[in-house]
Amino acid sequence: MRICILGGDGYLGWPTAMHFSARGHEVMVVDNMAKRGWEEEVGATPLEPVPTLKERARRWRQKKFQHIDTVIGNIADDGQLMQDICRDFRPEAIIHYGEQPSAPYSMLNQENAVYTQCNNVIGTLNVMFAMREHCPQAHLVKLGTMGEYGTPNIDIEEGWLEVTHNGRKDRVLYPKKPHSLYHLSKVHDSHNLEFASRMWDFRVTDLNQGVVYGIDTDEIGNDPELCTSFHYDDIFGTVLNRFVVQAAIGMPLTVYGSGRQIRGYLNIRDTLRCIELAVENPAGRGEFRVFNQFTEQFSIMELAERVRESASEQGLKVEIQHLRNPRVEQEDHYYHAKHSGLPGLGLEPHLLSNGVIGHMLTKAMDGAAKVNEASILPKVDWKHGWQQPVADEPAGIVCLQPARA
Ligand code: USQ
Repeated sequence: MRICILGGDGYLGWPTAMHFSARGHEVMVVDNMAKRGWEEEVGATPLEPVPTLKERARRWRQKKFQHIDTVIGNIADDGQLMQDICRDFRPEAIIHYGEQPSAPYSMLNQENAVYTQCNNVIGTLNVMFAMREHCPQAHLVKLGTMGEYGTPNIDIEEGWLEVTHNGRKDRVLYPKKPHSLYHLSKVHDSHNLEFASRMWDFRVTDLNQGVVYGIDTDEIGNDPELCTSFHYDDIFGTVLNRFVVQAAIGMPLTVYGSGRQIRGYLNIRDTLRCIELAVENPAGRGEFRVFNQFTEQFSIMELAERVRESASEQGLKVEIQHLRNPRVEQEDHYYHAKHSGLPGLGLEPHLLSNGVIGHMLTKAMDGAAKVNEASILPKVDWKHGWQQPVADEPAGIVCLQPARA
């Protein structure tokens, strides 16, 4: 198939590109390199340096004799870019990761919030119109997030809810209560894409993904030149990746609040398989299909305990520290999210084992000397934006104070 991957320089985009290329598909990746700029802006550096997209594509060609086409451009700012790509490349599937992916980044200040929502929503609108014009039959696989739902006090369905109201029934998009303006941008995307399916008979799969962890895929192997970005900072690092790096450098694990918050998680290898399953089994014409993409759920404390246990197997003593929660989120809540769609298509999950955490720890210990500790403590407070972390004496709890106080 001809597959176009938007956001192909990112944590998931680049591994996805190699995954499809290794299976003989014709792959084009598009990226505007914005993530590298945001990293600089907030002082975040990945655990290992990540070669440029072009360098990685060149390395892939040398190693595998396969070509990944790279296009550097901005799908949100340049309304013509997706038009040209859809007209000339004629993708059969478009995999859309090309968005600002961080909740803290979106909550940092007004500028970042506006940027996140404009970038994400306008980029997706431009994809929709380019598809309508040039490839209305193509299948759009869009990366959504479990965070669109928030933590409702009822079961979370896969995107849709059957409702009976005053004796009448209908099937409606599941009501959303996200925890950040980033997550909300994905809610807007979901609504726009459901609209496109209804209006223009689009095939759309919205993958509401949980929190991803891991650093290895078959294609990355042990080749540092093919690696993907692994973040441990407070803005771009996701929780398990952060805990592993904290354990590796002997820093207490930063549990926000009580740590009783529950989320769905999945291994990066399963992200690739889920995308592959979605592409191999496209949505029908006019179908807005939603899968909840995670394999297991844990509370933050469960994750912290699992990291502590794996670390102790490697002789590391790890402490768990409760930080005053910088986010506005429920800590005690019901959480039962359905996720049977992807297993129904054949997903066989890589579950979180001590072996998996141990392997991540080994990699983190290899890079420990380069870790920028200052980038780890949370600096974005959901109520007040960018703040300074300070220790609350005498309890020792780290909390946030206004940056200029
Ligand atoms: N948390 C901690 N300590 C930390 C970091 C996070 O306790 O050091 C807690 C947070 O309070 C939150 C949970 O861990 O309750 C998850 O936070 P996260 O930073 O790992 O993930 P989140 O901000 O929700 O966003 C990440 C990705 C995002 C994706 C989302 C999936 O950055 O792109 O959409 O995971 S989900 O969370 O299911 O919405």
